[in-house]
Amino acid sequence: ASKIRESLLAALSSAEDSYFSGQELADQAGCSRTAIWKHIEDLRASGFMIESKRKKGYRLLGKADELNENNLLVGLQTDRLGRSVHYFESVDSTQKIAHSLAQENAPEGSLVIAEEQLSGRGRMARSWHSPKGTGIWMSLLLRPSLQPQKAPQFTLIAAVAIVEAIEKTCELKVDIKWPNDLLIDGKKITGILTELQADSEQIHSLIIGMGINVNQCAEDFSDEIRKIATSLHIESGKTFSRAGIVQQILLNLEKYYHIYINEGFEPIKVIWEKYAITIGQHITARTFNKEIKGLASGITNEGVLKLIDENGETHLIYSADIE
Ligand code: BT5
Repeated sequence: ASKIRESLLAALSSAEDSYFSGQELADQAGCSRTAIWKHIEDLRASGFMIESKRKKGYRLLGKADELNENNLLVGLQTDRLGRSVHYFESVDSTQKIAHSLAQENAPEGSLVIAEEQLSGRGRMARSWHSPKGTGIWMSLLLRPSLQPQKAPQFTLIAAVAIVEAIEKTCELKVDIKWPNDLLIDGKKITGILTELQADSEQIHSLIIGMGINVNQCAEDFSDEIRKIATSLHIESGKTFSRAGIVQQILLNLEKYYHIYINEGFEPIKVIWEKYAITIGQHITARTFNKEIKGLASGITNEGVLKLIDENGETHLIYSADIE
């Protein structure tokens, strides 16, 4: 079935502005017109805007996979997250824009999303490669009334939401590497960057930056990044609707955010552990001022990593690079 979908999308997007009759599409795909109609409905449900006109046939509207407001809102099932979309063709960093929106009192759930980032960033001033039109580069604004110490938990909440969204929309299995990496077969598919504006007592705004490699081919990565990174396309050979994935992430995030606010971190922790590969392994954790080797024995109810060193001493790691 996904073959038919692929061939349909390929045909529709090859013909910039002209129509394809149901019969033509059916002949190409080797199935019935009813099947084509069903697949068109499915594509619409995953966010593609396809016009159908009597006697003419089907036509893809606009650039199907643009992440503009229209494409993101058609089919979005959330109540609050992603209801206000700030879409850009090109930005420095969606984080930067989300920070200024936060100061301008933008509502909770506001989403900044761009086709391309010129200086996308990772943790500790590292850069995030964000080539045009291929991935999902977005920042979500939340305003939980919590103490700032809770902020790192949102990285883990987002990780679970994204893993499950990729599983559902792309049928690919993804692992979580504490704290902020998602991997497929050991290669990085997603990075998460949680930042906040807060005083010592209270979070004012929390900005979850998510970078997801979707439709890149290997050539889209630099030599250096190609060694450590992958995309959903590279892993499956398929091309995905980015908007459909964004919608599923937002829906999952809304669900887990709600659970977190009402029941705390523990239910999330249980799900997180299912996907985590770090736990139970001997690792080296590099923090900004030291390096600790040991066994990653689990995370606390706060989402902090527990590391047991060779002397049997337990260290609590709040943030680090893991090897
Ligand atoms: C991260 O940092 O993984 C967090 C990345 C967050 C990116 C999003 S995109 C939307 C929002 N706006 C932003 O400006 N940022 C957020 P870290 O754990 O420090 O990992 C950074 C490292 O990942 C780099 O040093 C590279 O080695 C690698 N890397 C860079 N670009 C990559 C990519 N596209 N895919 C996989 N790995 C990449």
